[in-house]
Amino acid sequence: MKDFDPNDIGMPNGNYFGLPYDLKDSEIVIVPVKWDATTSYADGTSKGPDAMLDASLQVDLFDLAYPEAWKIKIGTVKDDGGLYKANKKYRKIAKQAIAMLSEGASVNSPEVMEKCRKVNEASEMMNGYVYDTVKGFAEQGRFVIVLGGEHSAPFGAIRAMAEKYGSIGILHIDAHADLRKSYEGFEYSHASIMYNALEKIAGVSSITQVAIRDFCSEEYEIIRNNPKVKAFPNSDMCKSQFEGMTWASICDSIIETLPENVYISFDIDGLSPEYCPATGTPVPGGISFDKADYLLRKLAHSGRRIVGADLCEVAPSCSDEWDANVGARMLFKLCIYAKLNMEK
Ligand SMILES: [Mn+2]
Repeated sequence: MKDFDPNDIGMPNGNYFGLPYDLKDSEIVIVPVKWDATTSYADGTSKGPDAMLDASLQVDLFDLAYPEAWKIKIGTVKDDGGLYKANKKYRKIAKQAIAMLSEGASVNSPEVMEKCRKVNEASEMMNGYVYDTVKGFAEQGRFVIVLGGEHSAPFGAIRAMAEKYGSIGILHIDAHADLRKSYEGFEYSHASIMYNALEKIAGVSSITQVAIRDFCSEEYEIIRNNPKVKAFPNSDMCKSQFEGMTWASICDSIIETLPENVYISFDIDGLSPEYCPATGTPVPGGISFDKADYLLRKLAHSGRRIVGADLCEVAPSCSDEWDANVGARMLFKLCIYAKLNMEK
């Protein structure tokens, strides 16, 4: 710690941003969840946490919103690789089920059902790991950020936070509504995370969806009919801005829908795909990095309590480190706003 110079390039020490803090002293804890078993399109998000770890060493530990950002005690959970290994095994089984479905098999056929049962069991194991880990740190008063992995990763974190605070609202930034009642036979699919949060976690009082632009009619029915779901579809936000409304006032209307306790669930594909070309299911449109940053900053100053966060679906590209770079920088922003919010 004595030798730590925040102006130097980060040294690889296994901690995000190369920060010199021990996990036991940290106020913010990053929990990598290397999981993409149910991914339907391009895989690779299970490698996101390691790619962001590498890229995070390039992030300058200075931020105008929080000049002494390097003093934020951010700790990193180092896992034993067991989750990643299990993911590999069950990803293979999930892929077989998806291939059978695409060849015309019914989701109710015994072979598909057997494979889905195995994947669902594995997902429950992953949910249990995330729940126990997040709950443990939250009980010690630490702020926890789950770093996916696909967007099924934070279910256990949302559950732990809902139990801790009794009632929470979710700020959900995503291209997708993630309101599918299971997808391709997987109960804990990346495409079902918000459905599961709504239906299986009593303490989730509302979900505010921002930048969504790719959803099915079944999901739209839920958006229209479930009073807990508030949506700011990308096309509506664009229309408002094209006709003269400012991003500041749109952010105010977004934040107004949020209750006192807010959990942030951030799928990187909520951003425009130029920021995340390698993500699992990219969709044209979406918000810029700056707009997301501004929204989070406004939320941190809104008088609400940010209770936890996740950042998911960052996948490393095989050709460059752009996706991981963007992900690491968004992770740093989340840490800064969590810290600012704690000080309020
Ligand atoms: Mn998504």
